[in-house]
Amino acid sequence: MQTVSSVLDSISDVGRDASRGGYSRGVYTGAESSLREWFSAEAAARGLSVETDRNGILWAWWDATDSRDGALVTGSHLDSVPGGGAYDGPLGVASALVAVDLLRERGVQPNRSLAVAVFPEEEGSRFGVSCLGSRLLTGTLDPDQVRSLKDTDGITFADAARSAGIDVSHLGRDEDAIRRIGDFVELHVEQGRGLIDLDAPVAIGSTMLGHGRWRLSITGQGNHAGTTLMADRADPMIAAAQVVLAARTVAAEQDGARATVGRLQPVPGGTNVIASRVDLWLDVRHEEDAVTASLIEKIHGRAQKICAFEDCRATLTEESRSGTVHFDGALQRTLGNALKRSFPGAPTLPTGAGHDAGILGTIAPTAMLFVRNPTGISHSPEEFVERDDADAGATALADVLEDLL
Ligand code: HGY
Ligand code: MN
Ligand code: MN
Repeated sequence: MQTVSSVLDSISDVGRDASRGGYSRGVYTGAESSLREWFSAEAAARGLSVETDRNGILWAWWDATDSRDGALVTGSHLDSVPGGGAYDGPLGVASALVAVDLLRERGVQPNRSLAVAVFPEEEGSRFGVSCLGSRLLTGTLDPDQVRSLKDTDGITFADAARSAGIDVSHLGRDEDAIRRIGDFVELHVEQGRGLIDLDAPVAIGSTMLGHGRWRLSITGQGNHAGTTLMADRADPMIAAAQVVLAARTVAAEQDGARATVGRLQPVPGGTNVIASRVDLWLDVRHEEDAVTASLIEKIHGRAQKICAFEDCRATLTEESRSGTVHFDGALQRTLGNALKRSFPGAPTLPTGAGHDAGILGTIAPTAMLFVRNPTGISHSPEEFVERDDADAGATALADVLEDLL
């Protein structure tokens, strides 16, 4: 039987990013599309029947009964952040495939159907909206707006999805898919140090930090870097630099807050050109949704003052937001009981990262399992999972699925 590591080894060369390091597997790019094909082949090899739904979500079905309604669903995502690690997403998918093998080996006869799902654009790295697939499924996005989302090359989501064979004319809330999700359990690499400090291989998720993404466009006066005196400039890059520092200051003043600017794009972006515009993206998170809202308001206020002083103008656009999620209590208890067999004393952990399990929690009970990452680093090539811990994760997932089937 395959181990999780051997399953992951079979995709370890897909989407490697030579310049950033790690992996860049944007949704519906060549890399992620070949991962979708890889998943379909791995699932078919396990006798699962694979379908793609109207929102581009892949479903690999173990039709254990004559109905799929109220099924048990597990899975995760295959897309990555730019220069991301090998485990964020794929660990959950590979572990689900190995868990199916374990259930078969144990001779488990499910009382309900099981599906392994792969959600597109969880990272929102190509089209800006995180958990795009699960948000479409639950109906929280306007399909027309989604179709017209553009990547940095100006390719629309509609065109990108079509190139992957998705008919985008029916995007949106999917009552059939919703009816089929009885419970959803996602296994994911831990993206912090919790399990290192607790010295445990697996944990149960307790809460997921609320978070949002905002684009701030700062416009000034583009000009020549050599002929424009310093006193004559309205340079949006100078304003942007101060906004980045202001975001850090605002977050540092609020317990538990996170504010990050990881992406900043000057236009036109020439070495000898004073930018005419700078777009930067704010990722702001806090466990209290009202605090997240007040943080972005404060940062926006500071940005307006900075821009007034720098003779620039700023417009803020919300790209995505989701509130703090408390995973389903009863499901957490079921996971706790299931883990007693092989992982007595498995801890519960909050996560500062967003996941499809958080979005799906609005339409079904959801829960998460986390697997130790000895570097405690994620969204980086340094993200890692030891082979034994990866297999421990698959065993834990199989124990949980067995109790839920
Ligand atoms: O951004 C996040 O928290 C997740 O990794 N998409
Ligand atoms: Mn991620
Ligand atoms: Mn993830």
